Amino acid sequence: MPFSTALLTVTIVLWIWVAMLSPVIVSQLTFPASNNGGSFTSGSSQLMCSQSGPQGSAGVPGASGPPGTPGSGGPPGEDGPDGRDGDKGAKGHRGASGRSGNQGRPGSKGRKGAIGKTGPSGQSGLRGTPGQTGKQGAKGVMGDEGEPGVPGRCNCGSPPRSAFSVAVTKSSPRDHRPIPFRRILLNEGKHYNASTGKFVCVIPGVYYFSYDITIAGDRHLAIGLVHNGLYKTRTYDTNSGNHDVASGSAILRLKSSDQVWLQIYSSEHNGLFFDPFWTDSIFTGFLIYADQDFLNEADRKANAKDDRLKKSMSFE
Ligand SMILES: [Ca+2]
Repeated sequence: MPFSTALLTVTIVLWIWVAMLSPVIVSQLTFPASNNGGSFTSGSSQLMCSQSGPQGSAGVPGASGPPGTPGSGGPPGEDGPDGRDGDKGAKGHRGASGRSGNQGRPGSKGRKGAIGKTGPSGQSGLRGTPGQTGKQGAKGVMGDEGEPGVPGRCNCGSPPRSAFSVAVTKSSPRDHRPIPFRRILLNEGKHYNASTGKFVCVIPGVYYFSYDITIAGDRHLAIGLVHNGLYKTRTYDTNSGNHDVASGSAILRLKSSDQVWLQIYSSEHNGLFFDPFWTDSIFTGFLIYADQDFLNEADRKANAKDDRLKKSMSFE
């Protein structure tokens, strides 16, 4: 280190030291009213210095001190002017659908509509109960004579038929039961049964029956006409010697299925004699007329049969 520099350094240190001690020294000193007095006193301790020399030149500035602590924030400044508007942003995405709104209140009642068109007719109602019978009206005047009607139909060409005439083939038949007349002269409709000796009615109506029975020798005859088990007529004949004939007849009304026959009603008087060379014993019966109801029904059936026949022929 050069000498000048060292001297300078010592000077600076002394100056600093003086500067630091000067307040203490001054407090101990009493300076005269003017600085040109030439002396000054101090307290008990006396420090006597000579008069101060001229002021030295300014020292070299010291090194910068450490930075001070930040001061408190000042008050906010005034608002600056508004900036210019930014550019228009891009279109945003479509937002989600909002929830359904609450049901609105009912609207006010509308005006009464115009009268509609007439509707279709309804179904017919149930038939009402018959009204009370009215009073009989006055007798009307006689009408004009009508046209002649069409000729009525009649099956008169085929009237019911029933007739028989039969003869015995054996003497002295069993008594109290139908006498079989086995030789058939006529049996129209076959209503007489030669096996049983009974006539069985098929056509209800009025019938005529007769019998002519031969007896011979000294025998007698007791014979009766039976209708459904009841005697209608009885004939009793006595004989002595040669032949004799006992006869009888009756008109009976018969219903369908009625039965008529001849039978010996006394076993002691059974002189019925079969003589194929001289005479016969005959039982006869025939229909005089049929009941009208039977004829009407027969006519109805016959006409219906004719109608069916005509109808079947019309389709051929
Ligand atoms: Ca006689």
